[in-house]
Amino acid sequence: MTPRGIDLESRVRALESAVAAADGRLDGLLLADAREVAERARERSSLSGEHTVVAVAGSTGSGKSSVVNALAGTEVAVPGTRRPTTSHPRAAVWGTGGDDLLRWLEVRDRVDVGSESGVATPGLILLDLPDHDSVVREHRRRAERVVARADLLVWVVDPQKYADASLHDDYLRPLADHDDVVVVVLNQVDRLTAADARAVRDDLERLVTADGLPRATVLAASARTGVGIVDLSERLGDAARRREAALARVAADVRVVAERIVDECGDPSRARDTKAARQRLIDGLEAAAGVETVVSAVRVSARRDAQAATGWPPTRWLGRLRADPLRRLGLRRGRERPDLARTSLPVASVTTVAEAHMAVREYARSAADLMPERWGDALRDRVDRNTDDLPNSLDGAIAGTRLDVARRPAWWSVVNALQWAVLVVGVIGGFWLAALGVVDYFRLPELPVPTWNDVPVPTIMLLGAVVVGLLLALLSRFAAALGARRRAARVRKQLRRSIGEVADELVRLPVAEEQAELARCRTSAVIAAG
Ligand SMILES: Nc1nc2c(ncn2[C@@H]2O[C@H](COP(=O)(O)OP(=O)(O)OP(=O)(O)O)[C@@H](O)[C@H]2O)c(=O)[nH]1
Ligand SMILES: [Mg+2]
Repeated sequence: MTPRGIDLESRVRALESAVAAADGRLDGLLLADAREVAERARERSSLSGEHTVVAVAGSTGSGKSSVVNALAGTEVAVPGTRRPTTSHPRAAVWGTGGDDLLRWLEVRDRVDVGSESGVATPGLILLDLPDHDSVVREHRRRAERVVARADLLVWVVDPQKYADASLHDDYLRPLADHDDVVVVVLNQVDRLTAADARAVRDDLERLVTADGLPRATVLAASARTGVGIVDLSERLGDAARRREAALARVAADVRVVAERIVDECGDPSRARDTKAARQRLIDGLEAAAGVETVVSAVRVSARRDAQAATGWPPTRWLGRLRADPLRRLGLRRGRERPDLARTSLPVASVTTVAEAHMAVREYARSAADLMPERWGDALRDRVDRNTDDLPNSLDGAIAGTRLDVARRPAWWSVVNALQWAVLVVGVIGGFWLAALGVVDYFRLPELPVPTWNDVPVPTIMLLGAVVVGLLLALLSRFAAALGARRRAARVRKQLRRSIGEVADELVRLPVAEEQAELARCRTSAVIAAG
């Protein structure tokens, strides 16, 4: 294979990868075209590179069979007066071989042409086709099949029908960018004066240029008189000798369809601010997830726990009478199987869920708006499917978050020990005072009572213990409030991270994946277009 051939092979591969990336996401007809082009390119590359297949196409009666006969210098096909005459493609083959190509082209009739006749170029295969605009559907199909696969195309037109819309719109325009492999022959110029022939040829050239084929060869000829046939034969002989037409044809096919894909993919430069969009998305999800409820439960629970650990021992049990909000939400213990876990958070309101869906849709929309329409629709569908059960997914994320609520700060134990020590002192003082009371009641001899600043020590012990215990409890309350706030802030961060993971999994990554696929499709198509 020539270096150009290797290049073409990688372009075909790039086209296939663009099609794979765009499956279901770009116009189906365009993708079907692209698949067909890639398949044809591979098939043609695997067949004889020694032969150049020239299809002679045109409307009925334009003189295709007559031109083929004139080029071959022998009667390959019988031209007729009853239209349409040619019903099956017929091949005139210079030299040997080429059967694999003819089989692929579904051409059964083969005439071997001696090298002494007409164009003396071995490897040239001239195909006389049925009329492309035939009233017989089968003729049209056979002609179109060959036109799609031939290496070089000769369009034979006559002075009456050279400006037919169907020829230009349906056949020549789709061959735009195929200038190198298209020859348009204005046949039957013997019916015109020399000046008219020139004028018609010029007009035809103008139309062909307008069709998108400015460099295509346009020749005036007459199969009857032989005018222009030598020029045509030289053009074809040259192509057959250089053996480039086959590659040029498939390369042009690949380029055209790849450029259509690039156009469909749109402008890649319009990136967007994903960080801000992600924040907005997570904000929207947080409300529906009930993060606020959990955070305030953590705060209340932390204060409740602190109070139970550091409050004044005689009254701490009162705090336990209040329900633990974290336990009520089912978030108290660490979980063995976070994937199975569910919280008992109250069901999010319809409006909150709707708002979360809106945040998701808004995120998907801003990405989809920068994509081709069908691609954007596919993206939205995918995100919609992923977020079908959004409240459940969010609840699972909250339940699966390790909340770090069991930790007991060291100062709780210190204060707790102090509270009990103070209580013991108070109790001793109390008993002491009680003992003194009993002694006094029974008028027993007075016991000596130590004093401090004239106040009896047991009294100081009892009252001091109550005052210190209550003071300690009060100070602990302040400290606990601070700690609870910090813990709540930490939990909020943990929950936000979990919600972020849900947002990533259900929304952001699928969106990024679609964007990456689109970019891959576009890049591959750009490579394929060469
Ligand atoms: N005057 C003149 N008549 C021509 C010329 N070429 C072909 N004809 C005549 O035009 C008629 C049609 O020619 P064909 O070669 O059968 O045309 P075709 O395009 O093969 O027609 P189909 O096979 O039906 O599609 C015949 O009567 C030819 O003799 C030409 O250059 N000049
Ligand atoms: Mg014919």
